[in-house]
Amino acid sequence: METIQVERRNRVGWLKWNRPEKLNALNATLLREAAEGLLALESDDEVRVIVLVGEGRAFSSGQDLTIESDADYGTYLEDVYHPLVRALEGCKKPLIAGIHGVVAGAGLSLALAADVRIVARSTKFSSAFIKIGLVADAGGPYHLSRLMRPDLALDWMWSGRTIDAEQAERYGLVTELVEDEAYPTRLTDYAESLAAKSPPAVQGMKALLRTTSFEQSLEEEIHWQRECGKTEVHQQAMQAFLSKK
Ligand code: T3D
Repeated sequence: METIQVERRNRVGWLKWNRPEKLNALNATLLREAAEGLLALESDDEVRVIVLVGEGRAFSSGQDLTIESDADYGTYLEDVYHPLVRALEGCKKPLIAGIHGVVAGAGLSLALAADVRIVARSTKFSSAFIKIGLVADAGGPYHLSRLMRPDLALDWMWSGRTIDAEQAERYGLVTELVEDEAYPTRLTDYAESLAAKSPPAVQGMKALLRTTSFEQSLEEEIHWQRECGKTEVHQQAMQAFLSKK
């Protein structure tokens, strides 16, 4: 693929935006290839965890602002952004965003779709949309309203401020803040240690936290616990505990 790299290592699938010379600005090719790459990783049984990262010195600088197009913006969103945004939201495997450098605009929206965000300390977060007279989009407002206090989210989006990673952590957008030198190793360790855990337990937790009603949660925990109970890892853990008695 031209604008995306897909790699598989130790049960982890890496989906890497690959336009480093443009700080991984998002164009239609990248967005389409990313959706394709994500679906390929999701349907690969060897892959248990998926990590989104940017090549070079940024996660993503957002929409490629150099593209001249007559397309209606709504249609562009529907045709080009939404297939990827839906694939991210529908992904059943754990999704980790590894964020460094800059994360701006629609790039931020994609990062917010992940389940967890491991962030290098020097990262700058830019809401940016308002600076070019647009609403936040690509699923960003949906995720922000669940991660942040709505008044703070609006205040940030309306201001267009660039914030540092500590502020983003206070806003609830950072799962783990890591020193820059430690960041690549920590990101790999986080992903690989999650991939070493029982897949139905890991995926089941994600599914259960996404249920939208108490009854649905009870219904789904029956399914997931039944699956987890059958796994070797659970049975061995029980035997190990009982043999110590
Ligand atoms: O369609 C839809 O509805 C989706 C809409 C989405 C809207 C958005 O995503 S809004 C956010 C748009 N992004 C921005 O406003 C950020 C624009 N970029 C910048 O402000 C700066 O590049 C940074 C502050 C991020 C980094 O600055 P710096 O000095 O470290 O790097 P640079 O020299 O500006 O950038 C390096 C290259 O990347 C440069 O190209 P060149 O001159 O070497 O050929 C620059 O033009 C290019 N680049 C950076 N960001 C973008 C970009 N090219 C196209 N689009 C970009 N967003």
